[in-house]
Order: sequence, then structure tokens, then C-alpha cells
Amino acid sequence: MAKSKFEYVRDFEADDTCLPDCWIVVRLDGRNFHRFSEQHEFKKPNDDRALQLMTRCAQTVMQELEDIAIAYGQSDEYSFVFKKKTRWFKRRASKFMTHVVSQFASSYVFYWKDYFKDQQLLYPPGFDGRIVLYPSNQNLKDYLSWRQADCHINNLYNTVFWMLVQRSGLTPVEAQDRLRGTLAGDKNEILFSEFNINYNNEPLMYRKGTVLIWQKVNEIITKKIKLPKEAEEKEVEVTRTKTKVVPLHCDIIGDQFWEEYPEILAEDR
Ligand code: DGT
Ligand code: MG
Ligand code: MG
Ligand code: MG
Ligand code: MG
Repeated sequence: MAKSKFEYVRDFEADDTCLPDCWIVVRLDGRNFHRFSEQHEFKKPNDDRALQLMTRCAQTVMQELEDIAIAYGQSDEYSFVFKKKTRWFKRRASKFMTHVVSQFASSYVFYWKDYFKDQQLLYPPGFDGRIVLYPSNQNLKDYLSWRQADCHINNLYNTVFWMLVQRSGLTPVEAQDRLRGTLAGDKNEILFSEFNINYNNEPLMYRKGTVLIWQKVNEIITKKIKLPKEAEEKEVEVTRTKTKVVPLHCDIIGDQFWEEYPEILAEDR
């Protein structure tokens, strides 16, 4: 087909191909979820419905898009790690980022009622996205460790903060003053001595966030089959192996996780 005289405008498109052999990480984060969580009466500091909805959306992203090896989420954010060898959309950064964020955002609205039941969605939420390339496995592990450490620091702070406000009746400003300059050990001590809470017994989902990985799971399904010599169809149970996105709430900072699931970082993927 002959080209129109307008074709030259294509040359204005910037090349945003991701470097070869690098892990491609897309992180998204809820826009102004400080307000969104207030308006939708999220439980403080952790709302199971909100966290589980985030994970449902992230599972959808992994299932719908290509080549995501692992995802990690906490609070109003999720990170998606594409395999270093992926050829999806010729490794164009804008394609990765926009597909991840739009699929996530539409899923958030689509699945909202499954988690929030009678709590109406009051306005359309938005998410920002960014893309970062990590050249080595160590860089990638350190990135994920950074996000999980952030989860821990924020959750410990928020857990004590809301105890001081909700149980001890401090104002938010008083609670903030009380916690200024305290170390992790001090916060653990306040929780234990004043509220009889052992932080280590708080739910893993709050303390560790959520890791999503692909796992083979056996499913038993019933199939209708027709045997040649019998007139009627018969129902039989068959076991099928499927690869599913599975949520874990475990430590990913230490080596144990990576030793247990070596296929995540395997070179040929
Ligand atoms: P941004 O990301 O710059 O547009 O602004 P925000 O407000 O989203 O700030 P960000 O992402 O640093 O902090 C996340 C906010 O979301 C924070 O205000 C707490 C809120 N949030 C996230 N998960 C929960 C939850 O489970 N319960 C409650 N109450 N709030 C949550
Ligand atoms: Mg932010
Ligand atoms: Mg946010
Ligand atoms: Mg955030
Ligand atoms: Mg198109």
C-alpha cells in the first residue's frame, strides 16, 4: 500500500525499548489512596478487603499479560517482574507499563463488589506506574527486599500508631510525638507492654505483604465420557495439572525463598 504523506509523523515516536537481558519491573501505586482509603472506610491500619482486592487484581494482571515471573504487593502498591528474556511487545517500556496499570485499574473496579459488598465505590480510582530495569539477579532481589522492608517498617509504625490512637485515646499528633525517634525495638516494646501484642504474631499478610508466583497445582475435575460399548455417558474424576498464580505471605529478603523456588530466577526464562 502506498504511504501517505503523513507517514513521517511516525518518526517522532521515541524508542523506548528496554535493554536486553534485564529484569523489567513495573510498579504501580494507588493515586491519593490516603483520601481513597478514608472515603471508603478502610479499616486501620490494615483492611483485609482492600489488600485482597489488590491481590485479586495482580493475579489478573499475571494471568492476562505475558511473561510475569513474580509479583510483590503491599499497601496500595504492586510490583510486577517480567522475565529477563521476554520478547513481549518487543520490550517496549510504554506497552508494559500501560498494559499493567490499565489491566490492574479496570480489575480494581470490576472486582470491587466481590470484596467490599455493600460499601459502594464512590469514585473511579487511579494508579500511577513506573518502570525500572535491573541487570542482575542480585539487583532484582535487593529491589524486592527493599519493598518488603518498606512494608515491615510502615506496618510496625502503623500498628503502634493506631493502637495509641484507638486504644489509648491519643490524638494523631500525640501518637506521632510519642513515636518520634523510636527504633523498631522500642515500638515492639510499646506493643508488648502496653497492649499485650507480640508483633511477630500479627498476620503475615500485614507484616510481609503478598508474593505472587506460578505454581503447578493438581485439580480434580469431573469429566463426562462416552465409552464405546455403553449407551450412557459416564462421569469420571480426572486429575489435571494446572499452572496457577498462588499468593504467599513469606519472607523474600533471606535466601530460603529463592532456594525453595529456584525456577523464578532461572536463566532460560
Ligand atoms: P500517592 O501515592 O502519592 O498518590 O498518595 P497516597 O495517598 O496513595 O500515598 P501512599 O501511596 O504513599 O500511601 C498509601 C496510602 O494508602 C496511605 O495513606 C495508607 C493507605 N492505605 C493503603 N492500604 C491501606 C489499608 O489497608 N488500610 C488503610 N486504612 N489505609 C490504607
Ligand atoms: Mg506515593
Ligand atoms: Mg499511593
Ligand atoms: Mg503507596
Ligand atoms: Mg492496538
